[in-house]
Amino acid sequence: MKTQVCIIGAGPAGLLLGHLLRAEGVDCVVLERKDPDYILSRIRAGVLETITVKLMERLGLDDRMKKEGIWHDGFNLADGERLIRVDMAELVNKRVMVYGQTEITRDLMDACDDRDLQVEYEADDVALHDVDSDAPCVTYYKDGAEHRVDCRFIAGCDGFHGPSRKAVPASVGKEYERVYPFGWLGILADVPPCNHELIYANHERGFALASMRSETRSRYYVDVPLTEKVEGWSDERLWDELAVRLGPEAAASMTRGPSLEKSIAPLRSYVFAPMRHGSLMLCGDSAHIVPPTGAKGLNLAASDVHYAANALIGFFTASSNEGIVAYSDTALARVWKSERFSWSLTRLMHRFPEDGEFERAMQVAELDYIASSRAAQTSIAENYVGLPV
Ligand code: RFL
Ligand code: PHB
Repeated sequence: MKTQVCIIGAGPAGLLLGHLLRAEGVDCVVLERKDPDYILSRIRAGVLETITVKLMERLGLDDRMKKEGIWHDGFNLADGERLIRVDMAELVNKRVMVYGQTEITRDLMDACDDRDLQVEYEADDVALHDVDSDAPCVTYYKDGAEHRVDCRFIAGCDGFHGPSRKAVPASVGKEYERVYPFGWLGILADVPPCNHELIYANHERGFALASMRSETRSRYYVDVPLTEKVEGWSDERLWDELAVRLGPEAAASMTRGPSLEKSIAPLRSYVFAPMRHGSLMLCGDSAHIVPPTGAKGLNLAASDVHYAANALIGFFTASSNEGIVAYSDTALARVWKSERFSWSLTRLMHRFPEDGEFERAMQVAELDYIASSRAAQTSIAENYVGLPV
């Protein structure tokens, strides 16, 4: 098969990019290792920045999001008994949208036939070749046969564990990494949320987050040591822990129910640079990971895709190489700022095992400062709604 862009991975980054390219008449194909049901069973992000909402609008795929998504004007940082509300709407005149990654992915998947976006699911052993030339190709196996896609560009949208990043020679790529000594244990349940806005809590027993997917579906997290296993956490134990960490007021409004999903995700900050090598462009989790505190991962994938799509459309429709050449620097400038925000919010809201009294005093002082300073709250709000693209 011959195409202009071969996209590896049909997560939100790959599908968004595919749709944006097809909308401008650029030829592409998406190769995905898993099947659609598996992809839709992964419970991940819940909070969308303006850039992600805008991309769905640009594609005209925002009908369901507009109906079912919930706009949030603010969110809360809980510090013991105190709740610090960050009023994004008032401080920076912007909001975030609560609409699950699963739903965005479903909307993008459902539109593929109509929009003529070809996705090859269950593509095994995807391998990239000649990425530093102008004529790269991708090989894979499906239904017992080997296939080959010749293209001009490869977009590596295959997440943290995919093959794309590994195709950049070690002498070219540099990794920046911070692994955290805990993971987030999450529970999804069909119960109404305990609060109409998100609550991030720093309790002496550890971090907790009260989030949601809708008025009737809640998502909660606590941080746990990496040695913990999900099997050790009955629903009842997890609800009890959430009630303590989120504090008496949230606990009083919390409805318990059986888990639809329960899993532990490790926390990591990671950046790979450059994000382009020759004809290979990396987008989303294939190039960077943020800890989920701050809800930046999916949104960063969306901003990468915004830059990558514009660059590729410029290349194929206006013979301009400018966006391609600038892609890595442009994307990384925004990536690093989101990395900083996610890292600093993680630092502020979690009890690190190596921390002593001084580090805890710094957290208390910072939360005090945020509670009393409009400037500090404005900075947090500006980052939370998403920095400009
Ligand atoms: P994905 O979603 O991992 O998709 C990559 C796709 O590539 C496929 N793939 C391959 N395909 C072909 N061949 C191979 N060899 C392949 N290897 C992999 C995979 O099957 C998959 O379909 O990456 P993408 O598209 O870059 O999207 C990134 C987001 O998924 C991620 O950043 C967010 O989910 C992070 N995240 C959050 N982000 C937010 O913006 N807001 C949030 O509220 C938020 N909460 C979260 C999160 C991530 C979490 N976990 C579990 C990591 C909460 C959690 C708990
Ligand atoms: C979620 O709802 O899954 C969620 C919300 C906010 C975060 C992380 C995850 O910061």
